[in-house]
Amino acid sequence: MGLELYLDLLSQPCRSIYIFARSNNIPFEFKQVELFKDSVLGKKPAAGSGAEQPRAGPSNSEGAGKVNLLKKVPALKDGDFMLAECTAILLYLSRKYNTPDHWYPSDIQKRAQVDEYLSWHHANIRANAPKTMWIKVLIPLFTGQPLPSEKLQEVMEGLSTSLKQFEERFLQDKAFIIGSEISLADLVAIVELMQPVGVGCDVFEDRPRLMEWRRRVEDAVGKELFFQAHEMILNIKEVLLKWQALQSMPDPHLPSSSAQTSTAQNYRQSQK
Ligand SMILES: N[C@@H](CCC(=O)N[C@@H](CS)C(=O)NCC(=O)O)C(=O)O
Repeated sequence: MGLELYLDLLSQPCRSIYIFARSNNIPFEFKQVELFKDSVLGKKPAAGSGAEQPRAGPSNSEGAGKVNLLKKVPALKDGDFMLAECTAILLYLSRKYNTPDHWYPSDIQKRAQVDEYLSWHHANIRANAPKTMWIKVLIPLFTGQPLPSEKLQEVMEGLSTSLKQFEERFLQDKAFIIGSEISLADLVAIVELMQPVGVGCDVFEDRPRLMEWRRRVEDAVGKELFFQAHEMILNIKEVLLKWQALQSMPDPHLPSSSAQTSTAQNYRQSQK
């Protein structure tokens, strides 16, 4: 049995693994997990209910739950070996498939810089950026009410502090976090920063240095792959409307459909 990756591309850590595996031509079986249906809201269609899947193909959440006892995605299964946690999975793949050195350099100081970023990331960017999704999308979806704008402002202030540190401490005037080549640090950072973009909080706007770095990361992994990995999050409204129709829920106060469509369209336009 070959390598299996349990992923939902709505999830940032899943996108980093997907992009890494695809851009390094690592062969794997994509096991689709559907967070909205199976996990976040804790609902599963009754067995035999015939409920239509909002996305193509069956969801593998039960399989994922067995692979990752923490019941989160991403999860990896390689034969009998199972692994959770995005960082551990990325490192495992880079070592097993001997990916190009720049991803996780053999130079111990450069490698330490990747490690340094990965440690910092979890308590800073990762601690702030996903909250935009909860405030703009998930809480309104659950409650049917938008949250007061001060809540979003609070989160955006926390995120701004992290972004300032990211630019000044990690990116500085380099092309990528550890210098002239992309590493796992850039990949883990970019997928997280695309989450707010998807829900209408464009953190790249008015941050030219960050925007230039994003373009370099897109070029390094390939724009087509980058867009494919982010297509769902850039169209989150449509994904949720489909899911919501299946659940027969009332219309939540979500970002407007046209705003979301234009996020994806704008990205496409900017690639031409
Ligand atoms: N520290 C874990 C975080 C994994 C995680 O939080 N996954 C989320 C999606 S981004 C999840 O599976 N959530 C489902 C749930 O909590 O029920 C990693 O880096 O892989």
